[in-house]
Amino acid sequence: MEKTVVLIKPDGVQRALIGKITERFEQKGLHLVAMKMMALDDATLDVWYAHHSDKPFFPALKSYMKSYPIIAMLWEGIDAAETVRTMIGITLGRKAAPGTVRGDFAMSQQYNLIHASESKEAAEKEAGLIFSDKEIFPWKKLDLTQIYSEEELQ
Ligand code: FUP
Repeated sequence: MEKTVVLIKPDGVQRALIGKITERFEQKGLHLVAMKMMALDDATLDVWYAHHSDKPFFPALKSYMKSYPIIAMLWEGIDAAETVRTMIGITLGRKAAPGTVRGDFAMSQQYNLIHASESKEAAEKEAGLIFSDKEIFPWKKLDLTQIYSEEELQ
């Protein structure tokens, strides 16, 4: 099944929102296969945000992402990347739709609490940057047959 990366950014850790944010993905029926607290470094952020490297906000973005530890997670599900992107809301927290993570908890463009992979391909690249094979647990989720139909699980 498809996997997607979620980061609870430094502001989410500081604002004690780890539990509230994680709970949403668990309740949705996504399957948590990796989770850790870690510090991001320049080398990782340069690759992670390579598409933003020429933007004026890049230095500030990097320094913010390194300011405190983050929580990195890998969630599995059918169309996981698209589903999680819908659940986090648009980049600008104060304009994000209510019901989304950013819409419910964020006001800022930069301090917007959470990152989620843009696509399946981006998720594969991001997972490779932060998780080793040993940190990913393919455990059997017993309620999968209640979350998806038989047809969807084939
Ligand atoms: P998103 O996919 O919603 O996380 O947003 P982007 O990939 O466009 O941007 C990555 C991060 O850069 C955002 F989460 C916050 C930061 N950013 C700014 O600080 N200023 C901007 O104008 C755009 C993005």
